[in-house]
Amino acid sequence: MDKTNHFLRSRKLLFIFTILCSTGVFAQVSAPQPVLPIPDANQLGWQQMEYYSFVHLSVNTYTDMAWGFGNEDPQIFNPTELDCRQWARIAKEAGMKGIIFTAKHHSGFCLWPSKYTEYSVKNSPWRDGKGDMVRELAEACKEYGLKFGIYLSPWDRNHPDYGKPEYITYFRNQLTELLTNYGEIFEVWFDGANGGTGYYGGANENRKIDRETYYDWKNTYKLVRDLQPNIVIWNDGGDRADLRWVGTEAGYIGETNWSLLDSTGDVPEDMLRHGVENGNAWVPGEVNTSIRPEWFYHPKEDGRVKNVPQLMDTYYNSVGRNGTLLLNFPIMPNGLIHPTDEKNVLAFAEARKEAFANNLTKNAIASASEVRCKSSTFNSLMAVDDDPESFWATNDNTKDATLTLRFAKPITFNRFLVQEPIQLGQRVKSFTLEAKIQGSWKEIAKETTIGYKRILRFPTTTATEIRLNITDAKACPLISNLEVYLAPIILFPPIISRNQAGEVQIKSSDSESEVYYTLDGSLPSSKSSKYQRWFPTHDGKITVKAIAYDPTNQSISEVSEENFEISRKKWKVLGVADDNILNIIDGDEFTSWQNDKVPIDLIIDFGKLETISGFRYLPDQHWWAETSIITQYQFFISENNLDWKLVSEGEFSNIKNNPTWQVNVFNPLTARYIKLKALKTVGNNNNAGIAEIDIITK
Ligand code: FUL
Repeated sequence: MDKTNHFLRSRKLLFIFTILCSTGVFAQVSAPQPVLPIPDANQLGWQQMEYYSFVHLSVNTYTDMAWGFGNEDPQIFNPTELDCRQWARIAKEAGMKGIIFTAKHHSGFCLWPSKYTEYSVKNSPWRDGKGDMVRELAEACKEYGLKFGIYLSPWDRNHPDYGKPEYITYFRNQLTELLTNYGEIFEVWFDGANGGTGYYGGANENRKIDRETYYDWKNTYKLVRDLQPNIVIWNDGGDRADLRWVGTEAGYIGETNWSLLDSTGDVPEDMLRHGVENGNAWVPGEVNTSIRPEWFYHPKEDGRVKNVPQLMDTYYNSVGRNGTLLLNFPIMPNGLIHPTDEKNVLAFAEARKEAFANNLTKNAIASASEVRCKSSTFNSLMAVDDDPESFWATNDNTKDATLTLRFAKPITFNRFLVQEPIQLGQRVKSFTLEAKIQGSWKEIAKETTIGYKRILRFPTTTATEIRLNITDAKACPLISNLEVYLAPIILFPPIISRNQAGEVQIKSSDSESEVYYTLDGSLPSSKSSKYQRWFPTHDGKITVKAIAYDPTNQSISEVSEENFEISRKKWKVLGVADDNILNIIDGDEFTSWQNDKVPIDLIIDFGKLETISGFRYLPDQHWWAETSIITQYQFFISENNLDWKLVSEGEFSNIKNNPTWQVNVFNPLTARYIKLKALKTVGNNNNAGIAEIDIITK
C-alpha cells in the first residue's frame, strides 16, 4: 500500500472509531495506540527503580586522587574492614533499588581476579590476594534484595595495549567475565572519559582514541545483550545506548525532559539535559551525582557531605523531573561508607518518607473533561486508584484535557505528583495546575513535560479543588497517577553571610520557612526581627544569630551564628588588575581568585589604620582547586606600604585534608596594610587559590 492510501485508510478508520466511540457502541474500548518511540521492557523496569547507588573504590582511594594513573602498586590496595554487606544494608535502608560498582575505573585496576590481567585484587594484600569484591557485592545485593550493576571503564590507563585493536579483545573478555559470572546485571556503565595520559604498561604517554569507532560499540553492545538480555546500557560516547547522561554531575536534569533523542547525530549539552521532543529513539536520562563533591573518597571532604535539603533538592530535580537518581558513595580506604554519608542518606530517606506519607488524593472525587469512549476502563478514577497499570485516557484526536479533583473538605498541600503511562510513549507537552482557593481558581504551576514521573513543589496552598489542565500533547493525553501531599518544611539553621559592602544576607534551606535574627547576641525566636531581604550594617564588628521557623507547626531550627569582623567596604587589593580579585573579600565562600604567580605577595589596604590581632585564610573551595591550596606562608603588616613587619610565618597544618578557614592570631598591632605571601601550595606549583581573606581585630 502506498503512503497516501495508507494515510486515507487510517483517517477513515479513525473517523469510524470516533463515531462508534461517541455513540458508546464499543462495549470493549480499544486502548490508545502507542506514540513511538516507546521504552522497551528493560528500560521500563529500569525507570521504575527510580533511585539506586553508585560505589567508587579503586587504587586511587589510597593515593587520594580523583583518578588512578595506572601505575599504582596493587600492594596499596587493602580495605582491611571491607564489608559489602554494609554498603548493601545502607543502600537498602536508604530506599535504593540497586548498586552499580566500579569493577574497573580508569586506573585499570580490577576489583575482581580477572584472568586476563595481573593488575587486580589478586596481587593486593586484601584477603591475601584471594578476594573477589565483585562477587562479595553481588552476593550482598542478593541478600538485601538489590539489583546489581557494573561500571567497567573503557579507558584503561594501565593496559599496554590501550589504543590498539588488541585492547578491544581484552575489554570484551573482561565484559564477558563480569556479565557471565556474577548473576543478573541490571545496568552496565561505560564512562565517557576516554583516552589521555597514562602508564600503559610503562610507556607513560598520551594515547588518543576515536570515541566513535575505537570500541566498535555496535558489536560490544551485542555481546552485552547476548550475555544479559535484561540489561540496560549507559554510555556517554559512541553509539546511542539505552540511557543517556544528563550533561552534568551536579545532580539535576532539565525541567523540560523528553526521554527521547535522535538515534544518530551529535547530542549537545542542551539535548542531554532536555531530550528531544520528536526524537526517534527512547533514551531516558539518568542523573548521576555523588553524595560528596568527588566520586572517590577524600578525607578533606568529610565536612562536605550533602545534607538533607541538598539531597531532597537533588531528588526533586531528578526523580521529580522524569529521571532516575544514581547517587554515589565514595568508599573509605578501610572499605566502608563513612558514618556521615550513612547518616545523611538515611535522614534523606526519612525526609522522603515524611514528605510522601499521606496522599491527599485518596479522599478526592475525580472528574475529567472527557473520557475515552466514555469507558469506565479509562475514566478519571484510574488516575487516582492504586493501580499503576490503569490510566485515564482521552479520545484519539484530543490534544488538551482537564482532570479535576474535588475534596469534601479543603486540603492543604505543597507537592503535586503526576505520571504518564510511558509504555504508550511520552505525550504531554505542556500543562498547568490550578487550585480553587476560597471559591476562585488560581494557577499555581505552569509546566512542560511529565513523562514517567513529575513532582512539583510550590508554596503551601489550601484549596477545595485541584485541576490539572493538559494544554498540549503529542497525542491524546493519558495519565496513570496523580498524588498530592503536604510535605513538612525541612528546617536547617540558616546560612548567614556579609558581603564586602557590609550587607548581611540570611538564607534558609526551605523557601517557605520564616527567618528571624538578632544582632545583639541574644538568642533569636519568632519574636525577633523577621528577615525580609539583605540589610546594611554599620562598619564595625557584628554578631548575627538566626533561626528558621515553620509557622505551620511552630517549630524552629537550631541557631546559626556568625561573628563578622569590621566591614571591608573600603578595602582594596593593591597591584592586581584581575576583576576576580575582589572575590577574596566579597564574603562569599564559593567565589575565589586563582593566580599562577607563586611565590606571590598579596597586599590589602584597609583605607585607614586598624588594630589587628590575626588573620584568616579560606582556600578556594572548588573541588578541582585542591592543588592551589596555600600550605606555606608569611604574613606582614605595615602602616605605610613601605616598612613591612613580619608577624607570622609557617605552615597551615593539615590544610590539604581540611581546607577550611585557617586562623592565625598574634599580639595586637596597628596597621593599614597587610601582606600575605604565598610561598608554597599543595600542588607545589605556581598556582594559588583564595576564596577569602579576613583579619581579626582586637
Ligand atoms: C566520570 C569519571 O571520570 C569519574 O571518575 C566518575 O567515575 C564518574 C561517575 O564518571 O566520568
